[in-house]
Amino acid sequence: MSVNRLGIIREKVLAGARLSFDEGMYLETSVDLHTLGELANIVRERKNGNKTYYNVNEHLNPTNVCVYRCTFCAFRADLKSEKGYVMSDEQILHRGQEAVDRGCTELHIVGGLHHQLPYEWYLNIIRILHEKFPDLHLKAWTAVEWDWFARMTGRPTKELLAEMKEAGLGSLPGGGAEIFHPEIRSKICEHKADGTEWLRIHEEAHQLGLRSNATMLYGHIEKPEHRLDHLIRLRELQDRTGGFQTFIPLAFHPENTRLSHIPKPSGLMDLKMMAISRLMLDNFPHLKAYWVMLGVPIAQIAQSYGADDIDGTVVHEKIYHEAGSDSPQEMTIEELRRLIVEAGREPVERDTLYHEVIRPQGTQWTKGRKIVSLL
Ligand code: V47
Ligand code: SF4
Repeated sequence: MSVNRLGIIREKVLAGARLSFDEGMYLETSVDLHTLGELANIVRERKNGNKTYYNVNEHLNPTNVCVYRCTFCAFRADLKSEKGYVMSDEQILHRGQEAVDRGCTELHIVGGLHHQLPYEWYLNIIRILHEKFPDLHLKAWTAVEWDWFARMTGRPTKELLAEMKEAGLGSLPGGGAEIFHPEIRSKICEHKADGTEWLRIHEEAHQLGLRSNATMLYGHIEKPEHRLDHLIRLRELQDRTGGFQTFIPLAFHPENTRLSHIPKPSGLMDLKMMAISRLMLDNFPHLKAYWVMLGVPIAQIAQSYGADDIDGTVVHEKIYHEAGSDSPQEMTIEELRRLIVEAGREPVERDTLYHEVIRPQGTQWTKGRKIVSLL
């Protein structure tokens, strides 16, 4: 390791200066994990102090039937496959009720791109949920879905975003980003929205006042230069709009996918990706260690490698569990808070837009059941 080069990077990190692509490559190839963690932790604590955020949320995947065949996906089903499902309005509303009963502030809604269901089916999901549960924040549809809606209807994505916002959409999740670089994207998810489209749709959402998240899928066939290209493209968009809230590096889970021959990224790789993301994305306020994907132990350690968020209670997660995740299906608030405290951080409940949530004192939570106040 060249002390001089690292010394310059350290000075830049301490001064809050921006790291270049080449410096990112140097971090990827020549700097040990603990030094990366130490540097990333400087940025993490400067931006978020000792806080680790979590939220009370549920996932809803209204259908798994998908026209696309991303090589890394274990969730999707063919139109006529036995595994395929489409939820009814009644089932969707039941899940909304369950979320409200559990005290959720957010419903995270994504799914497959169904061959036959019209755009109105997706719009109706937002409409009925918002009408019945107006206080539940609906974080819905990845840029890949928005692009599909535009292809189906022939209408511009910005018009569709505005229409859904009117119907109750709260923000956009960060999925579908995978790796923007066409050299890799063309091999893992050839036909869906490309990197430029993904970024354009998020830019439009930001222009409409909608916040969004961003992700990167790592640990498959990409190389360090593709990851850095991805991070820098996100950073450039954030410079223009400031509309991203959280970045979530997603570790590839190979089981039951067409890339099942590729080994799962190691814990070391997970922490390295978290730290480098924190160092490169100097204009992103938050970084999430998604416990479902990383597993609980790495999500805890990641709180000292750049992350300041651990996601939420989750429940009903399908995308990672279909791909071999052995993380629990859900976590209670007490469990989340205990894990954060054990990691040496202060647990802070947030809503989707990072407002702190204060629950009445004495509120007790039982797994999967309504809130019972002891006072
Ligand atoms: O877009 C799919 C990824 C994403 C696999 O915005 C896989 O707060 C690994 O984006 N192995 C969906 N990854 C999940 C997602 C997300 C998760 C948590 C929070 C937020 C947020 C967003 O999952 C997909 C794809 O990139 N994915 N299959 C797999 N086998
Ligand atoms: Fe379809 Fe999304 Fe799976 Fe790709 S990742 S096959 S778009 S469900």
